[in-house]
Amino acid sequence: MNRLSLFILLTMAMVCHAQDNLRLNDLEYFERQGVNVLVYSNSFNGGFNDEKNSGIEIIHHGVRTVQGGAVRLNNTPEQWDLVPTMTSRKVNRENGSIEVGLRYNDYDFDSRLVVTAKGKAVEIAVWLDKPVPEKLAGEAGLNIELLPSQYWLKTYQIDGRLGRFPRYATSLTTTRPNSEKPRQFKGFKTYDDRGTNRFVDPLPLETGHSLTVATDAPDRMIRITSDDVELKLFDGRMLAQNGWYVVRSVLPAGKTGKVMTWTIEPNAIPDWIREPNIGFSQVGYTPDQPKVAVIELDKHDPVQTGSASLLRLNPDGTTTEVYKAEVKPWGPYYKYNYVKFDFTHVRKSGVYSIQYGNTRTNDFLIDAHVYDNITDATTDVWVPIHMNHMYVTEGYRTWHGEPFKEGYLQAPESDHFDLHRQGATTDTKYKPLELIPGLNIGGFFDAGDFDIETGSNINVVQNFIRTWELFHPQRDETFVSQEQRYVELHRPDGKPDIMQFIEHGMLNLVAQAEQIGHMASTLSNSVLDNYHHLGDAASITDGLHYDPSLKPYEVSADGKSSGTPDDMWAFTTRNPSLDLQAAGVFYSAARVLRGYNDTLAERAQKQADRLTKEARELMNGARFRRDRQAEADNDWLTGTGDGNYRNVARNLQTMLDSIPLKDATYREKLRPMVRQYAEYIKSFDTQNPYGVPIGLGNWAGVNAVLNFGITVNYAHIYFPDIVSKDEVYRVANWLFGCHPYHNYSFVAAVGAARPKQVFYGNNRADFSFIPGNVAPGLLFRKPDHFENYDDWPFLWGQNEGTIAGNTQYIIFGSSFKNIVGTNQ
Ligand SMILES: [Ca+2]
Ligand SMILES: [Ca+2]
Ligand SMILES: [Ca+2]
Repeated sequence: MNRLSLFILLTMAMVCHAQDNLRLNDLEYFERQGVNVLVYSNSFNGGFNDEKNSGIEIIHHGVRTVQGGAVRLNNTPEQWDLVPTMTSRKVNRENGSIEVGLRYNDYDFDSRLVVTAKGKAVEIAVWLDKPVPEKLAGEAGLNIELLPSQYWLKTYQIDGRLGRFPRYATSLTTTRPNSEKPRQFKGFKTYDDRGTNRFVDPLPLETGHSLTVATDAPDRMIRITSDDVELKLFDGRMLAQNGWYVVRSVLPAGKTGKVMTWTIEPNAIPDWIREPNIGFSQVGYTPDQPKVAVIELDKHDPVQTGSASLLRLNPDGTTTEVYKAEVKPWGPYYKYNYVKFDFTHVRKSGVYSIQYGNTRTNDFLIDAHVYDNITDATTDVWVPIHMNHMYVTEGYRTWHGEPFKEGYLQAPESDHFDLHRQGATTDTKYKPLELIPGLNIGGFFDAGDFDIETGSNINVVQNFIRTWELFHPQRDETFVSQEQRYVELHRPDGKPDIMQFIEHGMLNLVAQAEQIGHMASTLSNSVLDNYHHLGDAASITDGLHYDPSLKPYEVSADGKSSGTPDDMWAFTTRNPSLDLQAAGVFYSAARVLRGYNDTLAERAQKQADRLTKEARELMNGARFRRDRQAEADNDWLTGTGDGNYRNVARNLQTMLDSIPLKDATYREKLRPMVRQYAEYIKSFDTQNPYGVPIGLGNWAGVNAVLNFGITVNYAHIYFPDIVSKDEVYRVANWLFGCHPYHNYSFVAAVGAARPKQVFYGNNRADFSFIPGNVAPGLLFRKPDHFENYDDWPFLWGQNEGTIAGNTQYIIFGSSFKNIVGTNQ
């Protein structure tokens, strides 16, 4: 760059600064370079939905660090505290404002937020047509929340006084009578008050009228001021580890009209440009595979072309540029621009990194063996740790004791906090709250919680059976004793682990069919205050039978029962579609288990026959008409029908799975469908820069991506002339780091140079992860933001690995290794 062009650039930058106020853009949020202020682009849902994703939000230099701007009823709201329903949202372009109507139905309480751009700040005003209801006076306030991991250890200043955000929550609390606690979602209670009838309420860290947060970090600095109300700063982690720092002002009582105003000014670093995100596979590449890095670029980045280099790290400590090429523009996708760097050409085994502009990636391998161990952490560590009703240990560490020794009670009629429902009848011979014997055996924890989701457990067993039947993995690194209810990691016991996992899953599923008569929808927590448990699964319940004739917390003289209503419930409303799905898996399990555990194989066969017969009869009744599709699917699987498939993408996998069970003409009949599927695979190259299906739901899309990957793999295995080997790398690349936001591997896999460091597992309060976990990945926030926090594990939609998803990954990984690997 010569001096003249530098001068022109600087002059332009200065002119831009003068004009660089927050503006309402076409996507209906306030924007200036480095700052986005969103006003209810994402609204609250209540209950199960994580509520740290909504309201007024700030994306500050590329990171969503502020959310939850709303009228709330608590100092530091938890999940399951009431959230306002958005009743209206009006964008006023003339005065550059967005107005939202908020309502609490439970209290017949309406308010309006008007957010207006004022220079580099936004003004947030709360308007009331009627005063705050008496019951909520002193409770209703304007809140906004700051992401702890981006603010802890940073300084703040309030009315001239200095402070530092604490790394760990240790501020003051008080207790107040339960009668003063605003109602929680559907009347659930997130806390166990130990018989005190009082709830814990955090006290503020500080109060004042002018608060600047992150005075020591320009990229996080925000000034919040109010002339008419007092600002209070709270630490939401006092009540819940997933809490955020909260800035709050209580709404004045008895007033109407514009009752309070805040001004929020997020600092913007002049001419801030986000560093390019070079997406590549952290696990590395085999010499003969396609190798394409996808580079994500800020829309303000003046450089959208140029060249990238591949650097080789030599054994003597020097670095050599071994390849250089022009990047190829792909174009815009949501808020960023994308270019690609193809280094397929480089085949020599070695340690490499990619350089683009001033950005250089961490190192990765090119080697024939890079994928050899990609499923080992999942099968050897993640899966056994999620075995329910067992003591699980690893070296010196006990992951959990034996959970739920008191068994499961028949759920009474109820609407549940984790989306389950028990209807008016139990559909069983048991009375509400009666013990259903024999259910505390086998099964896998669902995810970051500890319930047995029957549908997911069926998927788990199915996934293990598919893995077993195609690849017969003999890997034995886990000791499992059903007799001792004991699991030890890294201790071989002479039995293939996958077979032991199939057995463990079936022990619970068959027990359900035998004891209940059909499949439960779930075996889950009965009270919310032990559902959000973080810690040893064996300490979720007290292990004693619940006896309502005892007082809460009282233990019977014989030490076998207690008056604490913590026992888990079985939700038993009958669903013949689920029964049929289970029966399909029971047939396969019986086939696999014969010769390994003949007794269990016979029990599975017997229940499969009975469930199939009864489900068919039930489905003839009007109540279950809509389940006909499930029946058609089942007919196809069992070879008794011709199926009625709605689309190729959804159903090809089922047909590919049937190939080994059918004759050669069947495979030929699938050819036209596989050709269609090959077109479908290619269609993703124009839909987004990464060539895989990217989900936009509030649970990020890893299941869809894994399904896609598995089907591509199987299509290649059976039809290599139609789906080429080059296609199978798409999903591996995505999972292992070639994706938006950052380039860390979504899988905590062996071999990944930079796996994600935090996941929403049951050890999430430790900011840790369980090896082998697979994150849902990239969460979309409307209207144009993708994210995956790697310093904050608590958003399940982006960080929670599930038992069904992780076993899907085992199939993906096993089939992928079988295609590309050297030792399979
Ligand atoms: Ca669950
Ligand atoms: Ca074993
Ligand atoms: Ca109990």
